Amino acid sequence: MLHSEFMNKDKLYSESLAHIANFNFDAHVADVFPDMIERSVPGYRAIITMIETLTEHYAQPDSTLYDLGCSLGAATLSMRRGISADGCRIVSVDNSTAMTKRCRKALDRDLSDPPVDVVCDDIRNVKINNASVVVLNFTLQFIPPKERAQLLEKIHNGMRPGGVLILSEKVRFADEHLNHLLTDIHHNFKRAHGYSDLEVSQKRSALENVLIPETIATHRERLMQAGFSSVDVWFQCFNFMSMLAVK
Ligand code: GEK
Repeated sequence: MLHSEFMNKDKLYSESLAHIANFNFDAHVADVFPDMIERSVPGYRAIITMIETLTEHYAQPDSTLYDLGCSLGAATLSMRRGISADGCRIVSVDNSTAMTKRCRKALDRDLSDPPVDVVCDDIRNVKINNASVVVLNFTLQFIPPKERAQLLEKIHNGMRPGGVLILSEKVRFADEHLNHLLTDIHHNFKRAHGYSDLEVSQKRSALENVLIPETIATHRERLMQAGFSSVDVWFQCFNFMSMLAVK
């Protein structure tokens, strides 16, 4: 868990805005991020908790673990605690300086052993090497769809046999009725967590061209194409899910 210093309340879309700019991970977002993601992503906390358990299972001795799109490092902290194999290190990457600055601060407060490098860069530029665990926790959805296959192939190539990719995403459904239903249920979840109709609708507009969800079938097929041998969903809550892809 992140320290309470990182627990400012998200009010970014509470006032009516004349122009809604595309969502971007700037300092305003970084300042309220833990509150924003917990009240926006059903199951987020459960996934973060389980990343520790999955890491315990999959981290191999003398390997590297990657948290790609690490934000403030919530998944990194879980991985760090889950590592029981010797000689592991973690590389946590985000291209938002506001996020990586605060991520380093959060990690400084954590007393677990495995070393962590926090890198401010685009995950498309980062080399993946000797990896046993790779986490893409709600990050691939921000990469243009046409570039997703190449990124997943690079990750697969940089992984050890038996390593795992944990891929969490907001998804859409091919069935229109189900898609509307689960989108409505997600918005109700946000209202139940204190967001107003205005906040829900302005945030939705800000994310429209930035977060592109795909179906679970598309994710599964692309992961198999990238070379992963075993792929399936291990967690789902409404239109949010997490998959395991084993090399
Ligand atoms: C968590 N994983 O708390 N390169 C690097 N970082 C990127 C890129 C990119 N091309 N595109 C987006 N990001 C975290 C939550 S948030 C999910 C991840 C959300 C970063 C972006 O700066 C942001 O910090 C993160 O990916 C997505 O477990 O806000 O829905």
